[in-house]
Order: sequence, then C-alpha cells, then structure tokens
Amino acid sequence: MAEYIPSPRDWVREQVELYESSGGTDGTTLRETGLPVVIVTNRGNKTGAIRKTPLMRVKDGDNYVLVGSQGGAPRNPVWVYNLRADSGVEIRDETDVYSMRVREVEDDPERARLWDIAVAAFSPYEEYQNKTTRKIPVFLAEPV
Ligand code: F42
Repeated sequence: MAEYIPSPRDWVREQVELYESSGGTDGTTLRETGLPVVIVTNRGNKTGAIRKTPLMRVKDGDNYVLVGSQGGAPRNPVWVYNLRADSGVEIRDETDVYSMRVREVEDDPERARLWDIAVAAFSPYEEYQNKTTRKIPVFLAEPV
C-alpha cells in the first residue's frame, strides 16, 4: 500500500478527513455555498503517494467533470499533473465510491459542452476563468 500524504492546506485536509471519516455523510459541501463536493483519490506523479483532493461535484450522466480551477490562480493545481500522468482515480460521492478513469478534454466542442455543465453546477468557475490567462483544464472521469 502506498503512503497517503494529506494536503498541506488546513481547510482542504480537514474537509477530506471529515468527509472520509464519516463515510461520506458529513463535510460533503463547500463551506457556505452548501454545494456538493466529491473526493478524488489518485497517485502523486513524483512521490507515488496517495493524494486526496476535494473538487466540486459536476455530473454528466454517470460521469464526473473535474475542473482544475484553483480559484483562478495563475498556475494549474498540482493534481492536474498527477491525472495527466496516471488516469486511474477513485471518486467518492457522498456514500458511493467509484473506480474511474479520467481523460483530459481538449477537443473544443466537447470541452465547451462540459464547461457549460460545470458553470451551471458552480457558477464561480466562469469568474475563475476570467481571472487567469491559462485555459482551465477539464477532465472527464468515466466508470472503469
Ligand atoms: N480546486 C479546484 O481546482 N477545483 C475545484 O472544483 C475545487 C473544489 C474544492 C471544493 C472543496 C475544497 O475543500 C477544495 C476544493 N478545491 C478545488 C481545492 C482543491 O482541493 C486543491 O486543494 C487545489 O486544487 C490545489 O490542488 P493541488 O494539487 O495544487 O494541492 C496542493 C495544495 C498540494 O496538495 N500540493 C502538494 C504539496 O505538497 O505542495 C503536492 C501534492 C502532489 O500531488 N504532489 C505530487 C506527488 O508526486 O505526490 C507531485 C506533483 C508535481 O507534479 O509536482
């Protein structure tokens, strides 16, 4: 078993702890917004360690859309590089846990469709894209 390395950010690490220790019944929303969050578990591309990242829940049928917004920061979140290197993830959505495979969606019409779904689920994504010159990465997670 690989080692689990928690996020260095307190609020992120605490959300993961609460979400996972409750079996997905507590800590499942983003603070004051009340909007649902999923936990993505994957491998670090340098350490090989297990990483856990809360992201907004954006669903497209049975699939999940993962948006590397990081609040519109100038750089991609590091988990983007992990997913580019290793596409195998586990997604916890409240009490359900799925083995999934992700692919980055770069094709314009498909990305545009998924981006609209993401903004409908979490409107700040639009503001985050306007804040940064990087094109925010979008991944689609599909059941294995
Ligand atoms: N972030 C988003 O980008 N999108 C969202 O929709 C989103 C929603 C959300 C909801 C709730 C919540 O609590 C957090 C939310 N976040 C969202 C923030 C998200 O959880 C991440 O914290 C954020 O995207 C930053 O991701 P990050 O991967 O850059 O995390 C940093 C803080 C981090 O953990 N860095 C580690 C470190 O030690 O500095 C590195 C972790 C890592 O994966 N290392 C790799 C390894 O090999 O282990 C090496 C990676 C490399 O290539 O260098």
